[in-house]
Amino acid sequence: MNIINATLRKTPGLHTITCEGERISAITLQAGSVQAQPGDIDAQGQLVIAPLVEPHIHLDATLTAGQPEWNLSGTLFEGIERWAQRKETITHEDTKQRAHTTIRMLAEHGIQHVRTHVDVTDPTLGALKAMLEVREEARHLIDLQIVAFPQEGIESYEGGRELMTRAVEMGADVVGGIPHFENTRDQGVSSIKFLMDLAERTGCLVDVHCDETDDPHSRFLEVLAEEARVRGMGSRVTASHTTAMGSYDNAYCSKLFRLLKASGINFVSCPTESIHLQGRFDTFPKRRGVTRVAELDRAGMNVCLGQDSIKDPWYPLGNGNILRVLDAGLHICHMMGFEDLKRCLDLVTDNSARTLNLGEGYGIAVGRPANLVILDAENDYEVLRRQAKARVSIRAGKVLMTRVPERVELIGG
Ligand code: 17E
Ligand code: FE2
Repeated sequence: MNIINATLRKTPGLHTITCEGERISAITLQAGSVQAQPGDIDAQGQLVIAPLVEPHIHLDATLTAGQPEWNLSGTLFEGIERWAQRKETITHEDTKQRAHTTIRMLAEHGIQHVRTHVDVTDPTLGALKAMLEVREEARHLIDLQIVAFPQEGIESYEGGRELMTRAVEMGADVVGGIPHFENTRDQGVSSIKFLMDLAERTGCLVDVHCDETDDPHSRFLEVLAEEARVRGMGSRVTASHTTAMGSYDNAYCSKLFRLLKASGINFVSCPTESIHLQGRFDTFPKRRGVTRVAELDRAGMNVCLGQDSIKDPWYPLGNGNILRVLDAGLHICHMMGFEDLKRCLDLVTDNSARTLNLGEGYGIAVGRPANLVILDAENDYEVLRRQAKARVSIRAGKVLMTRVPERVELIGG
């Protein structure tokens, strides 16, 4: 199969991408626009990218907002309480059905790689069992990484350490954590040592909900980064949210950045979620409650954006479209200078792929999987500005999804 008249990111000219079986077998620069032969897919000069990536979502909690009660304060902690209520009523089929519905929303938006946090603070590990099945059943649509996520704590939840260990034995890919939620600072620190030991011993990746609060004294990121640095695990470790960094003073942050850089860890920000959940204890001036995305990026660190929620106890909106989060994130993080705009898809493609350690399983290059998405615009800037949708999604060399762009006519000139 050939994809003709493809514009590639950061590369001038039109290209033909040839796929054989499940792999990309050739990428050739065209002299100009070419005519489609039978079987070709014509990108018509639009952007062809490696699939969009969702590096941070909670597929076990998705589509439960208002069940049984809405989060009225809009805080993270009320979200955790409301979820604990809903968690009592989850069933295997309920979890699977909601996760599959959400995965279809993601796939319809050109996402093919997903990392989901799954709550393992449940003595039955019911959500995890369901999600392990979903990981296999949804393989034709997405590659799914499962994080063993201790929503109610590792140290402050009864049996938390055993549940984490069992979750990894059962097949979780990534070890999670929530140090800012543990009862004491000491427990927060010991939870990080525990989870890093578990990951090092088992070869799992690490992705910790870290300092998801406006409290400037929440400083578990330095603990996570130092553990990663000392063990040489930085590229395999991710700090999610780190919203407290939006409240750290610059003196502390300048010291912290040295360590973060030396550690080589990755960062995920969920800007729509954080602008909604944080700032809730402020009157005015009111903090944004989002981590320092632009500053991390400019310091040469790897940072990407995620949706976090779709209609759950923490966040009532969302529809699977990560470009909406990119749009909001660039506004919130003061990243609308042209230099940022013209490469903004990095934040939802290459940077996220690096966070997920996808390696040679991702990217447009000969020999890599033929997973490709044609967007309905010609460059990063226009994709963002027009909120261009995925027009075609190709997975393992086969068309997975097509979309007919909307046609609008203005009557009467
Ligand atoms: N759980 C949590 O601790 N934080 C979040 N943002 C979500 C779930 C969505
Ligand atoms: Fe999260």
